[in-house]
Amino acid sequence: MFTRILIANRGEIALRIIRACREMGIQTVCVYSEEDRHASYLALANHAVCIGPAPSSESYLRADRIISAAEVYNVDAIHPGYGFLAENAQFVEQCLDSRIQFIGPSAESMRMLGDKSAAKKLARSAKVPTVPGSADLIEEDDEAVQLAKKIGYPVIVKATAGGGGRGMRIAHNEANLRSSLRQARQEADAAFKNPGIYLEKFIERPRHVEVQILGDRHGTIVHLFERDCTIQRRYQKLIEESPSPAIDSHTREELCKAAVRLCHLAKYSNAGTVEFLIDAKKNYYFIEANTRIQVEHPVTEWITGIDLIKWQIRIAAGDTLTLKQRDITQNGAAIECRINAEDPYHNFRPCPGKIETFRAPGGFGVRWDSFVGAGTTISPKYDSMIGKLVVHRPTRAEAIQCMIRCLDEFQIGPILTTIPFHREVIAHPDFVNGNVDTGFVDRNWNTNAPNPKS
Ligand code: MV4
Repeated sequence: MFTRILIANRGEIALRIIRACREMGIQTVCVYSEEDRHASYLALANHAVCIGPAPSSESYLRADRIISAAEVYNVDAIHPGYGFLAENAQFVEQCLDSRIQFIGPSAESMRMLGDKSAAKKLARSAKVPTVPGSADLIEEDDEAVQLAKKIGYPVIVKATAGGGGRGMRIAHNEANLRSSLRQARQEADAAFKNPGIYLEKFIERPRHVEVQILGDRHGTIVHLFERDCTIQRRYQKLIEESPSPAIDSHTREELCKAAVRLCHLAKYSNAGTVEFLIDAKKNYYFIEANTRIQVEHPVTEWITGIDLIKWQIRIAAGDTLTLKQRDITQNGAAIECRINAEDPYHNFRPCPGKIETFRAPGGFGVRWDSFVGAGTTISPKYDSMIGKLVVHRPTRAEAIQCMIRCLDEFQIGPILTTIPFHREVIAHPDFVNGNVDTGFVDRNWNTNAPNPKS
């Protein structure tokens, strides 16, 4: 097992990884930017190293500085968390070149699944259902137009290097499609330095369900069931839960088996997620894979009792997965609300600043994964998530009641948070009945209301 790990991240996930390491008897080196120099979680790491100024391009994205710190402190491995360098295959190779273990999949698996069009192709060869669309990248606009005629409008143009909703364009007719193709290519080239685009039938009012995977470096892969991430706004997830209220046990088994098949083909190791869309007729389609630990991983930890971060570390160290698929079960219901320092009633504008009053909820089955407390200053320089409130109960109805109680108990001030918004969503009859799709929030809350202060 590793003696010392470097954590190449910040905020709640840095703290989450520090906690796992402390329980495992592994020393930690945490890197931080000048902006984060007062972060209280740094005191829980064995060493803290400043890697540059506030902009992530000058700190958390600086592979060279992170690897230097790793060499100076003689670490065995680097945990990237999520975001920043977590899905950067070149960084994985740089770690290996410096004889440092990257805690995640191989660069090869990452590249194979990171290219969305290539991942879809792999899924098809694994007999995993995919959305009807182009078999490859679109070379000529005319070929996309022909295809759209065949599969029918609306269609969606996606960037192969994209993901999470970036670089997507919906088209309702041929003229629409031609300009969408041009715009999508341009955007993809600018944002990802990769103009590759592909085409899919646009699935209307889908649900978003993803399967958690763990694979070791010896070819064993298990799934840890699904998370339902349908409740989102502008591609930002707000609430995640498991089990999904939208699928029956047959679909669940199909989905989970499909995800494992795909990961075998990608020779996948470590933690990963396979994303699906579910349409109104309960058909499921693979859309993309995430080659990292995800924000919403605690939902899966609650219902399976399995510590995903510890397994990521063990797997990277070469341990075999001793978990047996038949021993992994879905127990009860877990729900997570992402709490952001944003004003939900003014278009979710970021609301950074110093937290003066603070009381987190607690009690049976309540988990608060966060790096904040009274006295913490939330920086405007990074994303606005300040913590994840996760509850676990025997049934979904009880989990909802527990979440309402927790949201009511929460006190944070004077900064504004998404707590009151979560309170509305979670008590909405359509959410309670599991009768939602990815457009639920945008249809029911006019969060685009003009912002009087800007
Ligand atoms: C789609 C889709 C409908 N049809 N693909 C958005 C994020 C990215 N991961 C994929 N996304 C979508 N792809 C087809 N063919 C609708 C979405 C989508 C969505 C997906 C998951 C969660 C929230 C979403 C919100 C709007 C659109």
